[in-house]
Amino acid sequence: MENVIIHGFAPSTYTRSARMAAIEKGIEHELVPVAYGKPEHFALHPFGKMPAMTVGETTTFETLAIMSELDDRSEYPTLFGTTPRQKADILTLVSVAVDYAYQPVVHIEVKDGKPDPNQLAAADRVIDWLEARLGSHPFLAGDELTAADLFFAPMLAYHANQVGEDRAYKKRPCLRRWMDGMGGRASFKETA
Ligand SMILES: N[C@@H](CCC(=O)N[C@@H](CS)C(=O)NCC(=O)O)C(=O)O
Repeated sequence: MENVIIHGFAPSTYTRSARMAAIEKGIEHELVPVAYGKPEHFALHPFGKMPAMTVGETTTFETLAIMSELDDRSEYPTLFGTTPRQKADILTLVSVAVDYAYQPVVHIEVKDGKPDPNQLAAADRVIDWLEARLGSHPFLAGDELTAADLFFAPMLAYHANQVGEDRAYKKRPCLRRWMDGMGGRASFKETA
């Protein structure tokens, strides 16, 4: 395969998700920092976000599109399920991650050690929903790791760092068990 470059900053949760997908798929990649806000950055991502991925001469932006491309470029493991129902479920989780989780979960403001109550309530709504799902299977979308886990794990790790592990996990044993499992994966460790 041509050289795969993921353009972004290591602490960016979306960049980390894309890199984890590459590692889980066994696809070697190089992380190259973006020239944030400069024309070179907008040439990779017209909206000035990260990550973007180049494979040879082609560029893909948006984490979901990057993950989907990585998934199609190598056969195993499949990140988007094997049945129409599974795929719909995984994409529902990804939409929730992008549209309802990212802002309150990752960008929560913490002042004098106190998280913003409105953002915390919005974050809790998503995280409690995840906890309920994890009560019945090991991964967010069932028995296997999928794109949903790769979107959420970096976001929740960031959140726990912001609000404290106790606040994030104490009343959520299933989430803690899942996060411990995600934390033990090579893709998580290598992108930390
Ligand atoms: N919809 C984009 C969102 C990407 C995104 O928001 N990335 C953050 C970093 S985690 C970013 O680029 N932040 C810089 C900024 O908003 O200026 C995707 O799924 O890739």
